Amino acid sequence: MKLLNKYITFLLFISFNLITYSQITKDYDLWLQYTKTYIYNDLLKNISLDTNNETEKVIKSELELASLKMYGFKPKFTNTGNADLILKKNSELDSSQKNISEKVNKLNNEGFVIETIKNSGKQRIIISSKTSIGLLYGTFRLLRELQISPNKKEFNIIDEPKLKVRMLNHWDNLDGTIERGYAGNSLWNWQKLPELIDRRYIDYARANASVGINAVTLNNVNANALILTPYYLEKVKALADTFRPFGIKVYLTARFSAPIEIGNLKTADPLNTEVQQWWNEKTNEVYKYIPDFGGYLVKANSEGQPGPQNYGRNHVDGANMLAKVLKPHNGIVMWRAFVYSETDSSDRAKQAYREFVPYDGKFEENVLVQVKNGAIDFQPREPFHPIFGAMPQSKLMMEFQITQEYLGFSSHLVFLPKLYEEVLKSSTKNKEKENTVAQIISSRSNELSGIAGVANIGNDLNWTGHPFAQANWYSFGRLAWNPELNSEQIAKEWLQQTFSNNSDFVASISKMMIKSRESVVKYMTPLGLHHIMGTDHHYGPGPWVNNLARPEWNPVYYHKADKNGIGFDRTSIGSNALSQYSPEISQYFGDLKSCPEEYLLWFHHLPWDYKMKNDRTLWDNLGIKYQEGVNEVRNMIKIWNDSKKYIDTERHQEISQLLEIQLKEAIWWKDACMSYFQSISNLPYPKEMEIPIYSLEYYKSLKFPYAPGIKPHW
Ligand code: GCV
Repeated sequence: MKLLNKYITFLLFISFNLITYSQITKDYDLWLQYTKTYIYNDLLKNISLDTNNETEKVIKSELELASLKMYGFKPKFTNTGNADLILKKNSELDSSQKNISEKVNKLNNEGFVIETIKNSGKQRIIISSKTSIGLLYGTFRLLRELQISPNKKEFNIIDEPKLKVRMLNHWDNLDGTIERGYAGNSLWNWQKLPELIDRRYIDYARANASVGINAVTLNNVNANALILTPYYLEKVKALADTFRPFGIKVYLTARFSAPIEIGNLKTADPLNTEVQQWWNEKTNEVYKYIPDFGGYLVKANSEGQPGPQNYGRNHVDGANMLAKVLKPHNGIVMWRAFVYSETDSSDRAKQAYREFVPYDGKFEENVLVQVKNGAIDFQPREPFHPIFGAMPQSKLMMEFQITQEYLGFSSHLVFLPKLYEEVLKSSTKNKEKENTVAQIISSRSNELSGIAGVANIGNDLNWTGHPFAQANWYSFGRLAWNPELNSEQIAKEWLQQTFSNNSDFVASISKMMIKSRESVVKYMTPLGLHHIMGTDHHYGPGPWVNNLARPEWNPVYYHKADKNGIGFDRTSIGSNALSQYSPEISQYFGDLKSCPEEYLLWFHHLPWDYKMKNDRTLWDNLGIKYQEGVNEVRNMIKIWNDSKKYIDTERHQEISQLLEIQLKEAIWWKDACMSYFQSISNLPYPKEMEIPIYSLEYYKSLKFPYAPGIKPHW
């Protein structure tokens, strides 16, 4: 009996570990699952590939891994024209493949062609590009196609990235914490680098390369000058060496006061020759460690970070000083436009435009002005930043946030590409005319262009804290490659690679993903409300907060609710932030008849009894929207439960549990916000709305000193 018990315990132990192990690897493997397919495909049996450089070795090992996992065999690598798959740079194609070579010639260096040809009576696939990196991108593309359409044998794909710099911004601190990180601590183990190259660095690089991300800024924009000292540069070099074969360049944030902090100078004035000399020498030193170093990302004169204005200089003085020292090395500066004044208490939404637009055309050619998608700060919904339509002589780079600072951390399932797409497709002139944000940030001919996403990656086993947050990393990469892509398509292909190719599963879950962004807007900030979250940690609702040092840090500044109504008047009789848009757009948002309800309270202050399109009052609609958001999360739970049979129990359960958190917090948002707004409007809740569970005092009393994403208050 005792022996039997021991045996059962042993079996339980083994099965528990197997389950945990399979969950860990599935979560860890991201969209590179290479799930076994029972459709026999011999496309990868014999592969012709030179392995002359590190990138080509990466291609080889990815093809081996994928083939083994999907088809159960290791490919044979040969160097003949008889292979099933032939990877060749266009300079190496033979004369019979002239037309492929011509197609490649028209592409940029990272572009590729995948084509099925017939030769010696057999179908073969050719991947060709000008560079090894292009071949790597082509390989990942082929592997994606094979996962999505296992039956496919004929390919005719020509593709190239529309943006040059496709970057992740890590807000990782040197102490291992991540500002606004909700997936654990930093991946970068500074203590053990440069010797220890964690396997995760390689898998991180694979994941990035598979979607075309080719740039990473390793450290926080709230910068620490120490990253530029030899002690850290040696470690940065180790990461750069690891990422290079995957086509990824490393960038660092440059703390503007570094010449004082680590250079022993008395000033960091960009017009001071000693300062200029210091940056020149420092930059040369960085390039000695990392010959293909990408450049500097700078947050200056923003939220307490030092900058040129500390010395009476301006953004151009600062950015161009750094641009000049980087130029001989082909490096670039990404100068952030996320600024708002410490002294101007008018409309924060107007301040970045005021500080930057006068300098249009004055930045060096290797400067990208990095602009957040909206004028406040990564809210669940913001109209596009007016700067995008106002600096035609400058190179503007988009900054999106992938980490969900204002969108439920990594507990809420929110598919962000809907948000990205909305901004990218926004027309800066008139709804009909061309000139979308996507077009403005895309490369004009061969010019520098870029897009950055604030990473949602940490050292959690599943990388992003929530399995569905992996979709946001994936999609950011896909949209960075081509900002015109459609978010629904991206959702589908991500699901197919990550979970299952079953068409019912993909149809229902992609629909759920697509709706999820609107749901979070509804249960957090419906009808154009914004910035009403809890102080500092930004966790949960805090529309009542009105005691912070600067006016624009307080939620009451943004919703302006009083007994008569609610909303921020940004029309000509209000702050007139609308005047920063083109006349057509300003008219469109400014006129109540055309302003979409989604942006109503962003641009208008309206009475509680204002009649909306559905003939109900603004007050009623507020309650209805909050309730809809909650109901939609309930529906997500139902849809997810119904999908149980399609995927592994472990990930299914994990996501079900996370959805319960989302529901709890959606109800909390609704109840807290509506209780507070009711204390001001004194109106009865609309009949559609469930009555708040607790009192307003209760919601106000909640404190979260240990919420993730900020330094804890011990
Ligand atoms: C890195 C917001 C965030 C800050 C962040 C800042 C920025 O204010 O709350 O954590 O700082 O944006 O983008 O610089």
